Parts: sequence; structure tokens; C-alpha cells
Amino acid sequence: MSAADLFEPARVGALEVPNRIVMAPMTRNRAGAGDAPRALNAEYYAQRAAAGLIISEASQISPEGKGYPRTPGIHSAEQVAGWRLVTEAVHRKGGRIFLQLWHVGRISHPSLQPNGQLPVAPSALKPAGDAMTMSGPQPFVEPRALEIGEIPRIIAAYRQAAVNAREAGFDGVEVHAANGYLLDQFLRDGTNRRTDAYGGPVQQRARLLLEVLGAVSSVLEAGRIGVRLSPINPFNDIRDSDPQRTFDYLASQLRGLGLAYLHVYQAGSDPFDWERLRRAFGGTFIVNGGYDRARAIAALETGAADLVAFGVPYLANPDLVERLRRGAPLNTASPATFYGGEAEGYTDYPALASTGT
Ligand code: 8OZ
Repeated sequence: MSAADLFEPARVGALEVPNRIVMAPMTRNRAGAGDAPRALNAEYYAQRAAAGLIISEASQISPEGKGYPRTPGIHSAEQVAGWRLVTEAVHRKGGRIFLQLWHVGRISHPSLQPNGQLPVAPSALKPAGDAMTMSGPQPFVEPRALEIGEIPRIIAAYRQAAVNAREAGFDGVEVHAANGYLLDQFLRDGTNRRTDAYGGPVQQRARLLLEVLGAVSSVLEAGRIGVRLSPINPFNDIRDSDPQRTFDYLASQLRGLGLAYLHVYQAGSDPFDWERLRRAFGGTFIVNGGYDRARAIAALETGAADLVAFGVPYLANPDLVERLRRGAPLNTASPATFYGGEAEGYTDYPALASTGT
């Protein structure tokens, strides 16, 4: 088995990337005041700039889109300035970085919302489980169902976030439609019980995501826009009666938009035909979820994927590209410092000694 394929350059939409190794988006809860990125965040991303492509942690497009403590936003001038520190640091090291655009929908809590308001969702259905608030876990609340007249403002917030991302120096954006957040809540029949044009058959449940992509592609070329999906991940109490049908349809609609890529998080235990989804989409396909060096090489060799995104291994190994190249051992990640804190477990994972093997 050879690692050669991992180090073959690739075209990803408008970008030429030097290798097939992607840094997966990871929430780290370390933004500064006003949910703006700061120097510490720039250092973290710059340490990982050898990736073919970095996808940033999820970033709320509006105050209402926030659902966890200290996640970064992309809706204020301070946040744009903070992200500019990040993109400039990554670009100085020769890297490329997309911003992940996020609205959490019902996965929030009044204590994290403007004016203590209820989180919004396609339908007033309370998720099972707890929200992660500033004072620890608290039970989710029943969200407020969005009125149809509010959909244009949600779409406009995505569009403005894409404008802000461009101004902050990002190479593109990834629209987060995975993991049980707002766009995923609209896609699934378990969370979308609407009776208007944005609910009902899959053609209508997919409408919001497709309109968001239309709005984002009015300000960024399609080759700088990716989409992330997680068809069988049960995270955040998301459910669908027929994920294969839902996502095959969606992929067929994404086909032909000229997007940079489709990125799938493959976590979950239900059966799913990824190859079918890939064929329905027809473009650059990034896989993610539990890949190690051998599985990544196999995914490229068998043609199951074009690029492979690494989450936890990238978090713990700033020089992951070099380690995969050499077949070197990896640092072990410390889950206690995944979410929140400062430099510990963030920028202090060691690189291989430069004098090593
Ligand atoms: C873990 C903790 C908080 C948020 C996702 C943005 O699942 C997240 C997330 C993951 O996409």
C-alpha cells in the first residue's frame, strides 16, 4: 500500500491543492470577546497550514445561529477582523482555508440567544438532551417554528456571511448542512413537519438549503463553495424515515451547481450507500469520520473518495501531513481540552522533532 495518492495534488473547485489531506471542521470554543477569533486561533490554524485544505470550525452567521459558548461568528466587524488574523496567518504559511457557515437552529438555548429568545427551527419540536450553555448542560427547550416570512432573512444572513468571509480573506466557504443543525433540520422529515413550501416532500425540505446555496453563489463563485452532509449521523436527535432517498435526491440537485465539493461525515450505524450518493453528485467528494492513514489510502485507491478529511488526528497533530507522509506515529488527543480553554490541548501539541527520522 502506498501513500502516494494522498500527496497527489488535486483540483477542488477554483483551488489547486497540493495534497488530498483536509483538516475537518472542529468546534473548539476558544473565540475571544464578541465571539471574534484572536491571535491564539490564528496560531492554531497556521500550525496546520500544510493541509491541502483547512475547513474552519463552524461559525454562526448571526447571533440567532449560535448554540454553544465561545464559538466564533462571522456577522460582526470585529469577527471579520479576527478571522482576517487567521486567514493571513494560514496564507503566510502557504495554506488554504474555507470558513464553515453555521446556523444551529433548535440546538441552542435562550441563555445563548439575543434577548433570551427561543431558538428557531423548522417546527416546534424539542430535541432530546441538553444544550451546552455558559453554566453547563441544560435541557433543550421547545423551539419556535420559523414563519415563512422569516425565511428570506435567514437566507440573507447566509449571503451576508459569505460576503463577510470573502472580506475576511477566506478562500471559500463550506455550508454546514450536517449534524442536526438548522439546514439538516429542514432536510429531515423527523424535524421538519411544515405544511408550507419548505416542508413536506423531499423536494420542499431541500428548498432552504438550495436557496441558501443560490444566495451564497450570488456573492462567491460556486467553485469556492462546498457543502457538508451527515446522512446517518443521529447526533442532535436528528432523524429521517429514509436518509438514502433524502440525500440521493439532494445530491442530484447539488449536481450541476459547479460546487467545489461535497463533504460527507460518515458517522452512524445505519446502512448507507455512499457510492450511490457520490454518483448522484458527480463532483469532488471528501469523506470524513474515523479515517487513519491506511483507510485514507484505501479510500483514494478504490476511488471511494477524492480527498479525506481528518478531525481528531489533525487536532492532535499540527504536522499531520508530514507524519502521514513518513508513516510516523501520531500524538494522542486529549478529549478534556477539546471544547474550551486556552493554549493547552490547542496549540501545544508537538510537531515531530525536525532532526528526527
Ligand atoms: C461538537 C460540539 C459542538 C459542535 C458539529 C459544530 O457537530 C459541531 C459541533 C460538534 O458539526
